[in-house]
Amino acid sequence: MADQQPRVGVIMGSDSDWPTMEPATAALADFGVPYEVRVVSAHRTPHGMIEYAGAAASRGLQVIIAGAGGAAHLPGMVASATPLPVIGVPVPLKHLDGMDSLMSIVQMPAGIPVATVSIAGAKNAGLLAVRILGATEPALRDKITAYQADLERMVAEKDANLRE
Ligand code: RP5
Repeated sequence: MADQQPRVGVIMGSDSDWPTMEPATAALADFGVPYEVRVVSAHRTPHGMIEYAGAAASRGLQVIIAGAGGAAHLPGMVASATPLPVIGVPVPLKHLDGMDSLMSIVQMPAGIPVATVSIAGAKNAGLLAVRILGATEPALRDKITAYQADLERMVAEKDANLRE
């Protein structure tokens, strides 16, 4: 997939966010969606962030997943500088259990939406990106339906095991 044009940009404020963000890329890879990964910081590289967000659509990206911790301004700032859908992932740090990151990302002003997933919810961020792309792509939508059927089977199995 490395040679394919990335469709999803997975960005994070620091390389220290990677362990939290990696499940997003795993979900994208599971569905065969090409992605790129970058460290882009709202505070440490503000000009690079604006450049990334400004060029994302014309470079062929269709969705951006942005993770950050603490004063997590990256997802909102990126959303303000691109017309693409942005999914925000609150990264939990040492203090405040990630509530600071969540609050920084989720309360966007009307006009600039960020689809915020749960604290450390990177897997769902990846799956949500797949669903956004799948809305107009029957082949991808079929894969999502199959994935949901797998989940249902898994739960039914667990239920049956418990009742044995
Ligand atoms: C945020 O500051 C980053 O997203 C990261 O979660 C946090 C700490 O960054 P480092 O000091 O570990 O580089 O902007």
